[in-house]
Amino acid sequence: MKPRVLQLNPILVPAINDQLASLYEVHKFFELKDPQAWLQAFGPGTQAVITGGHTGISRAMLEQLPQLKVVAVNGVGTDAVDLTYCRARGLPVTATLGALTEDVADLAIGLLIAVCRQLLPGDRFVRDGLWPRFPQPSAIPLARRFSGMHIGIVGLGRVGRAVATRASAFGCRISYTDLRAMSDAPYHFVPSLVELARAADALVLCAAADSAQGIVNAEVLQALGPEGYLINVARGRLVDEDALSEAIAHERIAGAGLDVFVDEPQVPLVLRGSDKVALQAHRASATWETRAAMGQMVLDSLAQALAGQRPAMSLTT
Ligand code: 8YV
Repeated sequence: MKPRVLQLNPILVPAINDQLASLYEVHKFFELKDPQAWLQAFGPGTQAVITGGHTGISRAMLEQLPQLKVVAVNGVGTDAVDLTYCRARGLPVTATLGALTEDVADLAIGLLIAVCRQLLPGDRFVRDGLWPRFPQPSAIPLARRFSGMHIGIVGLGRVGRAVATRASAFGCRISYTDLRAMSDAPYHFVPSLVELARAADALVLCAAADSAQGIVNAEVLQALGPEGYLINVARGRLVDEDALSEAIAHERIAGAGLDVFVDEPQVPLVLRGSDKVALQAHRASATWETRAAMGQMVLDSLAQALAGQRPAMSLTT
């Protein structure tokens, strides 16, 4: 009999789904008509869970899966899983560490260039046929240069460092804040987020959200100022979204590039309505290359855990 696996989010790479289906009895939670009835009937024999970084798994659901041998997060953020509880239970929680670094950093740079060069309003201007009606260059205001900007990175982990490498290639000055200075990083450490925001032209959020919440608040946005940009490819909850909406509405910052939101898939109206904001639907890791690599890591974690080994990517055991 194949081991029973509960999958909480779709996986978009057919080859990964094929392998999962050939090895396991996969139950797709998001397709179930009566999820609670399923948990009662099949929860006890379930050996593995696959979930997304943003979705995680609730403690209540974990308690309904007493024979679980692994929670494989198809992502790098584990803030939506109660790691303390899993650690106490001896339950491996794995992540796809390193698989999505490059793509997330690429999107951060893409979003920053999109907002400071006004790529989306420019695209609409052409697409909507406005150019022939307003042929003078004055129809679109001048943009801001990205090359040479002072970039403030919030969280100098894998993604933060990959953003720094890319921005450095554009001649950008890099400063960062984190819980502590990193002696191996050639960038300027600023202990205070407010000070970093004051100094930088753009803040790029790359921090884990396990304990940080609402750290980009009205004070930080005020410090970033009317010439400053905010980019978030980490977690929505790092930002006080009401304060951000206010700052955008009243032009207290120059713009924002956002891939993540507090209450996905809900995005505040002000952010959706502003030309100063570039939006994505939590897609920083959504390339074939990265999702295939992530899927392979999930397969590896399941195989290791179900063979009684400690999964190499376990964060809790
Ligand atoms: C993914 C993420 O969109 O890695 C994470 O923590 O949030 C994203 O890369 C998600 O995990 C895909 O399931």
